[in-house]
Amino acid sequence: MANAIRALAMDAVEQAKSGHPGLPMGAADIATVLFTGFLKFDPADPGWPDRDRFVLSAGHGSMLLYALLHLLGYEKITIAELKRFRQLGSLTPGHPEYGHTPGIETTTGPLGQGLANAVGMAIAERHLNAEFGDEVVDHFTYALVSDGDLMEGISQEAIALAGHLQLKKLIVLFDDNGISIDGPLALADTVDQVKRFEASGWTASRIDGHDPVAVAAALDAAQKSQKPSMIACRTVIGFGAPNKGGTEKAHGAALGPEEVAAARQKLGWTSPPFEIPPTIRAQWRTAGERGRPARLAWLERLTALAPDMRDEFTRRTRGDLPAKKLAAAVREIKEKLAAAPKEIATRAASEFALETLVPALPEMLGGSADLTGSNNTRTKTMKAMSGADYSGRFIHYGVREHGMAAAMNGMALHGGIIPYSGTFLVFSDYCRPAIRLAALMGQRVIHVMTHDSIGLGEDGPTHQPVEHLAALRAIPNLKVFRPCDAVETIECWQLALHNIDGPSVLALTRQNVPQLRQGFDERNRCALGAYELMAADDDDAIVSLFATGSEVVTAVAAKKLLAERKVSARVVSVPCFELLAAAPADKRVAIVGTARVNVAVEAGIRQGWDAIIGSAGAFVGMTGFGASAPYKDLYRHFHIGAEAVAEAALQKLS
Ligand SMILES: Cc1ncc(C[n+]2csc(CCOP(=O)(O)OP(=O)(O)O)c2C)c(N)n1
Repeated sequence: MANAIRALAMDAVEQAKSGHPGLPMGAADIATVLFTGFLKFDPADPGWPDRDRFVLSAGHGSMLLYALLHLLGYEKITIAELKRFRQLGSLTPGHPEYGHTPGIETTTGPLGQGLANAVGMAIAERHLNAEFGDEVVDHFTYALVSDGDLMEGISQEAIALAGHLQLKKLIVLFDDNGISIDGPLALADTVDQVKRFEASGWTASRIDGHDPVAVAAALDAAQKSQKPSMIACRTVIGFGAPNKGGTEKAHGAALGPEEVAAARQKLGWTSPPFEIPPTIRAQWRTAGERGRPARLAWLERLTALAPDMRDEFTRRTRGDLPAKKLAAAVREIKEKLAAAPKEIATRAASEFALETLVPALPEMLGGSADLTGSNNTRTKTMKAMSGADYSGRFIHYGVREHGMAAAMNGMALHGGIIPYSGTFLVFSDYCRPAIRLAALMGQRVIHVMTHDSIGLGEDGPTHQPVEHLAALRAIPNLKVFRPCDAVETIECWQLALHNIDGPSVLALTRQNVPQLRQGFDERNRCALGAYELMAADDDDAIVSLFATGSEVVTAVAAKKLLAERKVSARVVSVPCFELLAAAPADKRVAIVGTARVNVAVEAGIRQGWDAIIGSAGAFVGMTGFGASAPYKDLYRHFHIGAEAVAEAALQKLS
């Protein structure tokens, strides 16, 4: 049965003349034991909520997964699709991609991400288990990882977090082949992975990955472990290829017709390319049908749940928001702000919003990378999650931004949870690879990123984001929100929660800002990405002033200065570039306006602003790194103030 995987992998890579035969051939025995004897799944319903999750973290070995899905009876993964491996529009892309191929749990490719995703999935499983019980949530998360995965720094963050939270239903299979692209692993790595995992709170063992009995015994033990488990499976990369096997030559290129023929002979595989002998195919199909009774029994248990709980479980796993509760929560917050306006930092406004949102939306699972008090992501009633109690809705991720962001992707992919987290905006760099994948996979994760400019003050330029807003805005399908006050903050939270098919970043201030939006307004004025906050004093604005976040109040002050000079200006708040770009053209044009002069102010770099203010527009912001000083001194020093904005407008007019 394992040779069927090897043959399909060789054939598909040969056909595509590109791909990675080494991992599928080396890990075929491990995968065969796992998928035929342990993994709980049903090809008839790839989205069954209580299925075990399997993440191929070493995504370059995607033919392993495609061969398995085909052999196990995932209908869409036909031989024709295997023949179209790595071709445009096929279901078998170079690296597994979430969302278009049934049976694939996540998009992997950047090494280490999948492992951290798996940790997030295992957290989601335990959390939902604590909430809904063993009857409907009780499954394992498996990840197959490579040397490359374990060399990446993110793996340490993920492993440490999993060990700390004692995620006993997480089982990692390490394809321990001692080979990476450059050659033997000894060129670059001498870590004892078993000791490393043990030191991080895991059970770990070392076995022969080509011995099915040993693999089964290790999986059996892992399922019973009270800690997360790592099984280092010693394998030969490209197992069966007589000349290239065991070397880096098997890693990432077609073996070539001669080597493939020699491998077929060595493995005793006599079938022509892409053909599977009927008896072996039948064995695989039987394995594929193994999970059906378990799924049907689960369906019965779901049906037997109390109706309220069943409906809630179904709603949560579908990812539907409790629309009425959310709308009521937003209204309540806005009413409070209208009754008693708040001059607070937007990070504090976010906490104020969360105090009402979190109780209304039980799917929200918060956290912070050791900056809880600074990010304001933990509400008063939130209990911390721990290995002893997974019902807690707040995760102390530790100083692990990258692992946090990737684990959040895993939670969102698992379903039933809307993860949100906190760190400083400057450390979005430490989360970026995972944010990019969330955007690529269309996952609803929400990053609260505070201390969003030189406005953070004394910590200085290492902590002051300058290019980060622009850099985040460059990621397709990511929404970057920078609200200007408490009212915009709740509106942006609402939009982020409704952003069901992509990640959001909320860039929030450390310093206080006045509440510019007074009075109650039911509408979400941020919904089109920008809006006219203050109209010109007469009908005809000569100047449009654009700003985000803490600089909106600067634009408001500049409008006043311009009025003193008899120049009529309007102020446009731009909390979200992406929503503005997506707004209907007529609305966008109306919001941007047709004033003679456009001026934008943002305490960051100009990049990206030209799409709104045009290349002829003036920009007041940063051109280099910040400095360490009280924030008001910094705004003065870098000339980001009402005078500079008014001056820029007057200069353009002259
Ligand atoms: C973050 C990241 N860096 C680099 C790569 C390119 N790359 C793909 S596989 C690989 C390493 C291959 O070694 P290993 O992980 O042991 O896989 P094996 O050779 O055993 O298949 C590298 C560097 C990547 N996919 N992701």
